[in-house]
Amino acid sequence: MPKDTNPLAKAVDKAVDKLTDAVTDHGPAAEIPGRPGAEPPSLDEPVEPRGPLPPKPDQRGPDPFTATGQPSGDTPESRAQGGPFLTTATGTRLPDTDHSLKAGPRGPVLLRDHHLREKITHFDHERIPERVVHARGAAAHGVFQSYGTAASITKAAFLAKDAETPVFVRFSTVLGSRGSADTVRDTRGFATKFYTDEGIFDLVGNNIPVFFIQDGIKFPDIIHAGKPHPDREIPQAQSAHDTFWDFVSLHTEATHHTLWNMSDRGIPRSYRTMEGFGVHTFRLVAADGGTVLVKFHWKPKAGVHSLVWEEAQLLGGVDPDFHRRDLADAIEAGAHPQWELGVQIFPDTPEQTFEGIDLLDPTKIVPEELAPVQPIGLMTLNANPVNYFAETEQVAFHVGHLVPGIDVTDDPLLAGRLFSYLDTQITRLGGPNFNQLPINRPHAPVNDMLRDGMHQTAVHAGAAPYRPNSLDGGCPFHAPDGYVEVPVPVEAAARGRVAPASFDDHFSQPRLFWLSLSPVEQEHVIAAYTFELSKVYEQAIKERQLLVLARIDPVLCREVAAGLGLPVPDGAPEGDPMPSPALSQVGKAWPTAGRIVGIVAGPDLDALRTVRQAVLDGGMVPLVIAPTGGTLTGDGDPITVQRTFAAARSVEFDAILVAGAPAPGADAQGARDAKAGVPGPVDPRVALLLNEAYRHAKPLGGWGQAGDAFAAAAVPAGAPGVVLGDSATAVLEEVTGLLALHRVWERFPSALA
Ligand code: HDE
Repeated sequence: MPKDTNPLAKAVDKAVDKLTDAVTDHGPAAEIPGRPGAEPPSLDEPVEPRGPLPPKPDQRGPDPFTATGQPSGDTPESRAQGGPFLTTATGTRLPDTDHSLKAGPRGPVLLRDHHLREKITHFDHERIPERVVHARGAAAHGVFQSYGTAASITKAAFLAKDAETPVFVRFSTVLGSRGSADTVRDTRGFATKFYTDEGIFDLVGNNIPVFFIQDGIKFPDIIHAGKPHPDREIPQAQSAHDTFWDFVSLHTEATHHTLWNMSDRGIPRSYRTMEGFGVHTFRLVAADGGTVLVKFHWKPKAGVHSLVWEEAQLLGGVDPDFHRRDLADAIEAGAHPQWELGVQIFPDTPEQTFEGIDLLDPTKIVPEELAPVQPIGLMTLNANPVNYFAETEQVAFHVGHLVPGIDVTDDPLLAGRLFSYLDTQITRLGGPNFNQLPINRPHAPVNDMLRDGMHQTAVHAGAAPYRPNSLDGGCPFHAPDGYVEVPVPVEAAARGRVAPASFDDHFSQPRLFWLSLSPVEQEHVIAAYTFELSKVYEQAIKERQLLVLARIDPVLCREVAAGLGLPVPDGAPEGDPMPSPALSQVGKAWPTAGRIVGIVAGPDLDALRTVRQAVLDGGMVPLVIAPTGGTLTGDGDPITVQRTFAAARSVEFDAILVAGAPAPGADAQGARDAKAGVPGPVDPRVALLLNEAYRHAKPLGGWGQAGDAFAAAAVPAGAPGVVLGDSATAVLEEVTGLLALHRVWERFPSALA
């Protein structure tokens, strides 16, 4: 990468090379991910003093750079707690942290107990304000490898051929608070920090390509409407309530985004199986000064997959951390998630439109059939953070973090963001020096003349943090190749709180999206609107929303009205846009790496061992389910049980295999486990597992007496996606093929087809 003006370029290069090696060269992947620490614990409390354990092989912390963006030479150990012994915050060793300093065993606690006061005071201040939106998130480290295909349209060095750039990516929900459930119906954030040699570039996008509003000034309105009601502070992390539907039914520019939310995109299977979108149009600048307009897309190598609604709801209780666990587990298991970054490219004309679509309107997409997404690089997430707070919580993204070659456009929503992201960090991270936090440090030397402030960790030398100066030898100098905002001409116009006429079209693209979905996806949209609106108290709001639906599609409106028991209002869609098949996520086959296969153990341990190994060999994770925990023993190696019949729930698995028809376990009693329900010849928890997985259109496979288990689960014999056979491995092979398609929708044909 060229960096002739950068005196530290070589050192930074070397450091980055080392980092990239470090992030791509991990220890052996965990067979079954989820081990909490670097070593299995001993039964007894360890008493032999030793230093802190290293991070697990799948983890790494922020890269070793100083607060001013220079290689620091830190090692992971030198940044973590050190030494074998307990100390105060100032390094004085302590012999006891279990008792306050008291005047005798039953006497009063003494004020002079510094250790007590320090420990409690620090604890009292452990929390910082959560993000006002996108509070709930999970993140990972990785590397971005550029193909160089964008080199002709941007001078950004990290997009040159074969450039490798460390990245940190944080995924999030929007509405819920930090402790809310992962699988709620919501938009997902997809924010990527590229630590380029030319400074930080943040691509702060979502998994939905359009937004609720066209102008940043409306952001507090949509968020106040979506967040819990201000009086009772309910409901948490969801849109199924009066204020949300009140707002979006009145503010019809939200229609397109809301429709995406009500589609399967609102409940992704995994962060790994989401697309990401920059949403706004950006401007790229080539070395010769030429410009193009682009929209950024992340395309997941694992395909775009979603949950089904009942599964998402169950997961909210069974595993509220489902998405963050899935991301961390996949990385730990060596199934490193990957996305291709791509751009749709448009000529930079004064109108800033493409095929009649206003590129400054963030409620509009450009169908891929009109402007294909051209791949420009590959991102691989290959390490989990070492510390959630230091990294995932403290990472501070900002749409204004740009590098030469990438500029913003006049999208009025983007303008609001350019203000907001800097402002919000000052409250959230306690002052203006948040870019000095290890996870936010650039990998390029910083010489910004910014001084002092809360939590200043740099030790700036010199006498002249101003320009021009002679006292510091004139440093810092203006960079001849520094970042220049593209001098786009601004049309003469009268000042006013106005929007272009094209922004008035709120319905053509929602209709385009609806028409692009397959029948089963349309069924899900109908069900989602019906569910959400049925939770709305006020009849007027439901009726108003039906008027909005009438303008998208008559079938959608009719079916939702029927579900709500309300009359179908007058109103009809205008125009018949061409569908965009690229918007449907059904009908393609994808890699199955990292998917979770539950295996209900049967008497034949050899078959279990073989099929378990075959799942591992296929890059998936086998979780063995048995009546009790521990290990299954017989001839050969013992097999560890990951889930008991009582603890397993179908929603944890992408596919379920069952070896026979297990008799009820000893704890299959309703008094102990309500799932046990009515007793039968097959353990009722296994029957429930299979029945739920069947309802959720997941592939099922079985051998031995598995037919009896399916019968107990009321799974119809010969139903699509239910594989019965004699050979466990042959069954697995067929199930893996089905898993590549994600769901067996043939099981539930749509009446809309
Ligand atoms: Fe954000 N947004 N946003 N947003 N946004 C924040 O910044 C805001 C918008 C997005 O993982 C906040 O650091 C305004 C669009 C993501 O840390 C805050 C407007 C898109 C994240 C903020 C928007 C996004 C945020 C909260 C309208 C998709 C999480 C904490 C003008 C393209 C980043 C923070 C992370 C976070 C404001 C609109 C995505 C308050 C005012 C459009 C992924 O600054």
